[in-house]
Amino acid sequence: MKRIVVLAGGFGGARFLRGLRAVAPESKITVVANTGDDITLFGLRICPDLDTLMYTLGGVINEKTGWGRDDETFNSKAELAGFGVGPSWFGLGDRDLATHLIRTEMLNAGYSLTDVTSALVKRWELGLELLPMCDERVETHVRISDEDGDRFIHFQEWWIRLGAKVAAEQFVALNIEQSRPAKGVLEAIAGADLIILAPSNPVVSTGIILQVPGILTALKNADAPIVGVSPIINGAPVRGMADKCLTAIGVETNAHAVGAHYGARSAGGLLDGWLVDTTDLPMEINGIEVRALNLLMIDPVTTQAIAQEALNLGRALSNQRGGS
Ligand code: FO1
Repeated sequence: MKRIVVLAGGFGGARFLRGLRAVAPESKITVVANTGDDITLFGLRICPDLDTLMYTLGGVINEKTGWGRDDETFNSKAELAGFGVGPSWFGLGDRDLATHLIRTEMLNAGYSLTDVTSALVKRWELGLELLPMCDERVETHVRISDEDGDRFIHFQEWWIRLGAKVAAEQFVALNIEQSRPAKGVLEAIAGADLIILAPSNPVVSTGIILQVPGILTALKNADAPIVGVSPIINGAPVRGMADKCLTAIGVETNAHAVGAHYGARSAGGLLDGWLVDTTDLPMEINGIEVRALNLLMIDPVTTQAIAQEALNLGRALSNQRGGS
C-alpha cells in the first residue's frame, strides 16, 4: 500500500494513526482531519482534532486526557478566570496556547488553515501529511432543549461544559455547504491505494468530514478499497460520547449499526471492509467484508495490530478487485 488516506477525528483517530505509521513506514499516509470541532475563544482559533492529531503524532500529547499538551500548566486559564473572563469550562493550557496564538496570527495574515497546519507540524516531523478537511470555517453546533429553552450551542460547550449530559436533538455543521475540500484532499483520495475511516466518532468527526461537498462522491468513486475501523466495541463507545451522538441521528450504538450506517460500497455506501471487535461477532453486513480482532487500543502493540489488520483487509479487497 503505497498511498493511504485516513479520515480521522481526534483521540481515536490519532491513536490509530500512531499504529498505522509504525506498521506502514514506507507508505505515504495522508490524514484528512475533522475541523467541525473548531471554536474561537478569547479571540483565538482553536482546532481540537488537528491539534490532537499533531500532538499525538508529534509525541507530545497528554496521554492521560487524550487532548492538549504533555507537562501542561493552566496559568493563563486561571488568570482569565481571575479577570472574570469566560468561558471557564474550556481547558486552555499554557503550552497549547502557543499553537492557538500562531494559528490565529497566521489566519489573520491570510494564510489558509492548510498552510497554517503544515507550518505548525514542521516542529515535530509527523511522518505523514496532515490536512484539514477544508479551509473554510465550519463549526458543529448542537440543538438541545433544557431549562434555558430550545437552542443551539457550540459542540465544545455541549461536549465539555455539559459533558453531553443534555440530549443532543440535532447536529448542524454551520457553513459546511460553502466549504470545499482542502488543497490535496481530492487528489489524495483519487490516488490512494487504500482509504481508511479511523475509529473516530461517526457523527461529529467522520460524519462531518463526509459532509464537505465533494468528499463523499470522491470516496465512492475512488479506485481504492475503503476499510472502516469500528469506534464502538461491544455496544459502547471506547471513549467520548459517540453513543449520545449516534442516538441523535437514530443509529443504534453497536458495531453492526454503525457499519450499516456507513453502508456497503456495492449498495451506494462507503465501506468495502469493516473491522470490529471479537466481542461483536458474529456479524454479517451485506456487501461488506467484516473482520474481527481485539479493537481496544490499550497499548502500541495492540494499536499496531489493528492498523496491520486494516492493511491486510485492504490488500485482500484490492486483490479481489484486481487492484494494485
Ligand atoms: N476536552 C474536555 O473534555 N475538556 C477540556 O477542557 C478540553 C479542552 C481542550 C483544549 C484543546 C483541545 O485541542 C481539546 C480539548 N478538549 C477538551 C478535547 C476536545 O473537546 C475534544 O477532543 C474534541 O473536540 C472532541 O473530539
